[in-house]
Amino acid sequence: MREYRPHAAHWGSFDAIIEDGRLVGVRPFAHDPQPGALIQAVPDVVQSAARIDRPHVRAGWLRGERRGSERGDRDFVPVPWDQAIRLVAEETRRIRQAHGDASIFGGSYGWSSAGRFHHARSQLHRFLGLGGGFTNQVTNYSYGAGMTLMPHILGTNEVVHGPVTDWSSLEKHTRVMFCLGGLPLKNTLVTSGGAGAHEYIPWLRRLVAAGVRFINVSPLRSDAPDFLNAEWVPIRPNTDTALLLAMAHALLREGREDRGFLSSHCVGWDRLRPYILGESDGVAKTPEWAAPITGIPAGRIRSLALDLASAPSMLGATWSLQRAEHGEQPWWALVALAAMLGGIGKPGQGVSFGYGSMNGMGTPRRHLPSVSMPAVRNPGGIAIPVARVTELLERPGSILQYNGRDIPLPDIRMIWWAGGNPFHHHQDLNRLLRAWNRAETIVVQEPWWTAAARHADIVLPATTTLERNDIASSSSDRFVRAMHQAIAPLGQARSDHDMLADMAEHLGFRERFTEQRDEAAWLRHIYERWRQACGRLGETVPDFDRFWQEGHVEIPSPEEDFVLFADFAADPVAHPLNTPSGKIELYSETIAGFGYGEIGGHPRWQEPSEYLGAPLAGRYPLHLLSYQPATRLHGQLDNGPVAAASKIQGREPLLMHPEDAAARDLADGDIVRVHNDRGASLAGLRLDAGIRPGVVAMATGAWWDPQGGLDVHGNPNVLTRDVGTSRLGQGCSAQSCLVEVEAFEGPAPGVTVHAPPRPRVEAVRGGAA
Ligand SMILES: Nc1nc2c(c(=O)[nH]1)N[C@H]1C(S)=C(S)[C@@H](COP(=O)(O)OP(=O)(O)OC[C@H]3O[C@@H](n4cnc5c(=O)[nH]c(N)nc54)[C@H](O)[C@@H]3O)O[C@H]1N2
Ligand SMILES: Nc1nc2c(c(=O)[nH]1)N[C@H]1C(S)=C(S)[C@@H](COP(=O)(O)OP(=O)(O)OC[C@H]3O[C@@H](n4cnc5c(=O)[nH]c(N)nc54)[C@H](O)[C@@H]3O)O[C@H]1N2
Ligand SMILES: [Mo]
Repeated sequence: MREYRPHAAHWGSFDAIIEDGRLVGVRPFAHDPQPGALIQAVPDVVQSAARIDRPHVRAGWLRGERRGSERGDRDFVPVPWDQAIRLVAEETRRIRQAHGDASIFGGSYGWSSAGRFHHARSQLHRFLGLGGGFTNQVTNYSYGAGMTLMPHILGTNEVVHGPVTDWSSLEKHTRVMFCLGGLPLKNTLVTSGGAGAHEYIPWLRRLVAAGVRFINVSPLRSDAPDFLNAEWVPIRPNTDTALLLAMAHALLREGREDRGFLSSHCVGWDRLRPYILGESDGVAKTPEWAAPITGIPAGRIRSLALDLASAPSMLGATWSLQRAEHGEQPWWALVALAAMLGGIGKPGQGVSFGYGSMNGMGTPRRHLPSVSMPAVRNPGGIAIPVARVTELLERPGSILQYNGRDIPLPDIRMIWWAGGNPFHHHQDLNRLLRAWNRAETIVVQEPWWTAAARHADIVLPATTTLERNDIASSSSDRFVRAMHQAIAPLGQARSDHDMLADMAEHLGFRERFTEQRDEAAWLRHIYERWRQACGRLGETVPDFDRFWQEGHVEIPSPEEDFVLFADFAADPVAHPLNTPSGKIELYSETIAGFGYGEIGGHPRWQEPSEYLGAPLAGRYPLHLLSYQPATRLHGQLDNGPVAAASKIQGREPLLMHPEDAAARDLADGDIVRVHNDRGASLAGLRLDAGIRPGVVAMATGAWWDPQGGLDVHGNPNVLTRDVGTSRLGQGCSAQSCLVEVEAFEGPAPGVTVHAPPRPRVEAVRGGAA
């Protein structure tokens, strides 16, 4: 008999199709106008060989090998659940007593899964917070630098993650959409918290029909879908700041800057203007100056500037631009250019980040909260910016500077991850592993044998969302969806909540952890909390029972367009921004006051150590972009059929321009070795005339498969550089990375990471449950 159960994931909502207790397929959510292909991978991934079937402990750890042990030796012993729970609980107690609460690193960054109750990271934070505290992480990999910068200059992060000026306003008022990093469709397959409706393509088609002209400034032509008929401006990576400053110069030359707006709505123009003109540093930021830096002819730079000044324009940039050394600069420069054009806060005009970065950005919607778990306090209060994790592990006792604060780095003894994959997301993985191995004990909760699980001491098998009940909800989606359990837990997998509740019991705080609610009671509780919050905002939503039975709640679209900063634009005195001056800060006294040499009071061009104009490009002449994958979400779904179909002999594709391939005697489909001083990785070569020569690109997410120092699968993070964007943002700078590519001679080692690690024979005999 076939049964259909409503369910949801970051990559889309669907009905799970069940036959004889097995998941046999999915049927897209009926209200999704443009369902993505990723949901099709779900049955194979959920029921895959790479699932962790039961708890495992590294044999060396059981023998007492702790600090400095090598991890990833595949030396795992299966243990029964009660033993695993006891080992972890007792180790937590020992570490807290011997080294203090801050020596437990539980930041556990990662997207986990959709479903707000069983959100693994939230559950772990609740457990570690109630248990006494831990070292946490703040900001994110997505836009960590931007989200630290924007409150200083615009007083809010709405411009980064929404709500931004919506598609409906753009359709009516925008004539030119200027897109740094384009509007890549692949990224709008997903929404954090669960994608309900993919409204992105239908809206972009409406903008095209309304006559909006699109400009795609990106090393990749495909960052703008064909139907936009976008003009392609193939820029050298990491040089957008120079382009924007030169456009600003061109506007000034022609007297096209909006002097009224600059004086009524901004501070610091008197500091930025002389910099653009070269009066403060002797270098005029002319189009001729920017041409050799950006690879864009001066005439084109000038005409782009005048185009924006001649019609209502929306200036956008993807989040990727700030995941680079000095990543704060292009975003700040874009705000400055938009301020010069005077459109900030006007319908269809101004500046926004991330229109092309995630589904839901720009979707017209009421601004309601999402369903969420109540937050728990972390008594220790220590937190590092996420992307500084290797430094945290490398240099205990020293100071990390971040956004004007000095953070003393604790001595981490225990690392605990639930719902994230540092060996997916972090840069320079070989360096991370050396730092990681300094810990005494590493606990990972995971459904699959990812690289993070393989480098743990204690591995706890988590259920997938299909094996439990939950609620999917995102503040950028119009649907809240019920996630009905579809199948029984596979193997001995348990939910993160249940395993942590048992550990809490061992440590004497189960009641505080569960608040005496089971799964069903929690779902009702968090839904009703949300329903009340909606009620206070004047929105009536059905009660829990009706929601659960119908499978979703739809929040109707608003009647009016939303324009970010509209009030401020209309009256900056009555509606000041939340900045020190109440205005847009083209010069920030606060940032200047931090005294960081690498970031000053106004946006400025600064050469990254790795880009095509850097001395290192003599040795490593190709700029590697590592963008978001079209065929999965980060590392999730990598072990499924959609990702597999895109690979070349099982490896991640590397895009290269045919000229660069010819110069290296390489052909489409070759297995190539991509390398620099930090590492080497095997990829499958894919030729593409739509990538700027000198640039290569490889998506993130192929599970790390290190064999004798070589990653054989195509994980770009063995190559990327691990350095903060600046001491202001301390974001990740994955996009600043130079490499060389050569043919891989001889038979390529097989990819092994999608099969479970081989337990040692004696280990299995000694430890099977
Ligand atoms: N080079 C390079 N690196 C990058 C980026 C880049 O552009 N270039 N982008 C960065 C960005 S923006 C991000 S957001 C990060 C993403 O990095 P992550 O969010 O860490 O990547 P995911 O693969 O989504 O990791 C989530 C993990 O949670 C696990 N999981 C899923 N459901 C559950 C559950 O219910 N319980 C438990 N315990 N686990 C579960 C999944 O199996 C998966 O392994 O990567 C960053 N890394
Ligand atoms: N399918 C899918 N969608 C996703 C994700 C996923 O894993 N899979 N991840 C989600 C997450 S966590 C995030 S944070 C967002 C990230 O969203 P983004 O950060 O916007 O995504 P990216 O794909 O890294 O980058 C977008 C494009 O920017 C271009 N680009 C890179 N460097 C430069 C540069 O220096 N200058 C210019 N002008 N362009 C540049 C690249 O060509 C790239 O294709 O995506 C989300 N969407
Ligand atoms: Mo992200």
